[in-house]
Amino acid sequence: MQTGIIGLGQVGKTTLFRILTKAAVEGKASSQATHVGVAKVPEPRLLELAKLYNPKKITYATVQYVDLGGMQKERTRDALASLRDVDTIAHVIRVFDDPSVPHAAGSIDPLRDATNLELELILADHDQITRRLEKLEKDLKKKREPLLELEKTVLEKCKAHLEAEKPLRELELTPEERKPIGGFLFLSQRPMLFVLNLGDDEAAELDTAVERHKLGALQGRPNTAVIAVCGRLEAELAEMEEKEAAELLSSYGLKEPGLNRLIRATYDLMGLIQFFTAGEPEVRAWTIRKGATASKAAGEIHSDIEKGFIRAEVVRWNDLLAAGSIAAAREKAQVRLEGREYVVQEGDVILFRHSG
Ligand SMILES: Nc1nc2c(ncn2[C@@H]2O[C@H](COP(=O)(O)OP(=O)(O)O)[C@@H](O)[C@H]2O)c(=O)[nH]1
Ligand SMILES: [Mg+2]
Repeated sequence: MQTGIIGLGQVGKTTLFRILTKAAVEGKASSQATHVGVAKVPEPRLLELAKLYNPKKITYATVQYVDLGGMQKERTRDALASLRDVDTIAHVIRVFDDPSVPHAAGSIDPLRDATNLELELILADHDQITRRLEKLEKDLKKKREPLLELEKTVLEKCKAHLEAEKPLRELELTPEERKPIGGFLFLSQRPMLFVLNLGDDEAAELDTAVERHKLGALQGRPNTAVIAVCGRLEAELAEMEEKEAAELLSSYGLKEPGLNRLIRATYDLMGLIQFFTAGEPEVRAWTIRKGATASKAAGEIHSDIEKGFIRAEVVRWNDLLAAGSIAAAREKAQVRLEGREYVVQEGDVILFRHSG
């Protein structure tokens, strides 16, 4: 699963990317290039589970981020093209004001920047759909084909939506309607995370940032999330010892780094959940889509476990912690036996029984 980080120049993309992935990205020379990095999904429950098992290894789930570089006019097309490979888009929007860091558009106006990028995505999709519709109409003149007709109907619906300057992620489509356009990778259809990059002076008021900067229009939309962070403060936190960082955080009244919230928001937006496996060798978080079955979850770990699946022993993470051990949880009848079709719930601890 990949999230593409995009935005105007000098908004704090590389700063965020670097701390998200703890990657050392060289300064100037690479400021235009694309970087891929892996971020651990923060998960305090893993540490709690580890207390029961004292495992050799603790493994976190991960999300990939790609720093796509600036959206300078001449590079917009390149940046949009590389967005085709990502699952979600994180649009970093500059809210912080700093006269020593010039703004690409000359002034601080987060809503303008959000709207402009949205329009670029909408235009790119509109182009693609217009071209496809022209071809479809030609083909349909030669031969009437129900599948192509359905595709045409759906694309026309999409086009009208785009012409109202609305992104496709906000268009509700039935599964039948989705099918014929599934291969198109429309940009405005991808889930979008607006990342508001605030100045350090607002660190204590992140919760109210949206109202304060009159950005309510970005919020409460389908497949969209808004998150406020202080990029520079986060960069400082990342350099500190854990204890120092915790003190600085609490001096702003914050419980955890904004980056943790950002990573979790990305996860939610992608419709992903975690389940755990726990034992002495390893306590580990795994990623699956919401609604995935036990059989699919087994396949995430190893195809042999999916093939030889016998049953899953499932316990809620908090029941397991409260019981103190899997044996104690069994005695309390908190460990359920589930089959292949069981729909895995967020926070399940699963032991797969399999043959072979
Ligand atoms: N004042 C202030 N400066 C920041 C903040 N975040 C980034 N910067 C500065 O803005 C400049 C551009 O940051 P960078 O991450 O390279 O932006 P990018 O062009 O979007 O990748 C750098 O000089 C950063 O130090 C912030 O939250 N506050
Ligand atoms: Mg950069």
